Amino acid sequence: MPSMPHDRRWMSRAFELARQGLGHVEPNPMVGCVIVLRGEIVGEGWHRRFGGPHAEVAAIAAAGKNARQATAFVSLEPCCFTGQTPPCTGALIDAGVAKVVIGCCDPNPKVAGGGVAQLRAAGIEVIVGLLEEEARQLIAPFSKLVTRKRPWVIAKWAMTLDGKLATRAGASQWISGEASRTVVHQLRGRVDAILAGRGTAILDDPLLTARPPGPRIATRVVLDTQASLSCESRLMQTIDQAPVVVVVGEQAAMERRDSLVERGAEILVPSGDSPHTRLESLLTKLGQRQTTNLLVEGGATVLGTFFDLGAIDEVHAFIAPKLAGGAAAPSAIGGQGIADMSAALKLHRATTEILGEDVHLHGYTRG
Ligand code: AOF
Ligand code: ZN
Repeated sequence: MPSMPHDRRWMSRAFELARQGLGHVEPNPMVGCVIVLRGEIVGEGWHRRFGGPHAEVAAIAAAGKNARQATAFVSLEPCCFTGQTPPCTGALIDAGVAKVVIGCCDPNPKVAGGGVAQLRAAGIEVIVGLLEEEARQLIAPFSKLVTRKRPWVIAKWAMTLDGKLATRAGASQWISGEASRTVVHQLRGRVDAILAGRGTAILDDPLLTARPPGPRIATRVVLDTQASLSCESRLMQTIDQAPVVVVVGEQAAMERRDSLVERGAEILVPSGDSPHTRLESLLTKLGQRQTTNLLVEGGATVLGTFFDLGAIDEVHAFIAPKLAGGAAAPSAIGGQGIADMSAALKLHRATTEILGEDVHLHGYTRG
């Protein structure tokens, strides 16, 4: 779509505003809005927190009377229904804006083009799809949850240069340096749930909390078929700081389940007769709980199951300049894996960053 460079700048500014909602707005999307009158920004706003005013309403309030005859740049199609807040289409119409430029349509079936139609019916000029790719990327976890009813899966691991998650004896603390761990804690502090396998939960005895805390408190999810997690584990001992969900198999002993429940954990029993079908079922259950972002922290078996299922959306790998060796030492992704290198999962929009001595590689599994 041909567009003037300054239009792009304003839309980019709307994205930048939107990103400030990360970790605060879920399961809602991050949305930003810039109101421009005669080439000047007269109001800005973003969706700051779940249940709070939408970006357009905040920007209109900031613009005051200057919203009249102005152009609103919104990263997402304005909503046209009453949820926890009134529809933004009404707010834009009442404010008297002349034009609305939208990044991408809202995949929420309650909107899905309805917002555009309402604005047009009110005589407002509407342009859809300015910097559309980026606008879609901004709301990817929300889109997945609202359309596929499943969380967005972020796989994270720290490994040695030779691709090991631990030594042959299972020792994994610490592979990455301080700077990498800071980034991991930032991730933990903005997701809805953090998942680890039984091996990791028992061997490493991790807390899986964000330190310092971020905008959200993630539920800690442990895959533990036999319900063998100890009530003395650090996870269970810190249950007052963040919830613990133990995902068990149907065969898990009732007394084990009961003792975990007594200490405040929640038990989930996914259905299915293979690790893959059980994982599908778990993802559905997490989606029903409005889990928007799920951080999968390992170990290799769990990462392998997610990988084989094609369930990973985003990857954060921290690679330390260390060598562990050992054929028996676990590498990052277990499971079946692929046979043909041409079938390798390629990361899109991959970026690398140096964190202390480590390399932080970030990318997406879909374009
Ligand atoms: C917008 N602007 O800033 C956001 C929108 O329950 P509510 O009222 O907060 O509505 C949530 C829905 O509104 C959400 O599922 C998505 O479709 C849309 N989000 N829309 O016009 C915003 N955050
Ligand atoms: Zn709205």
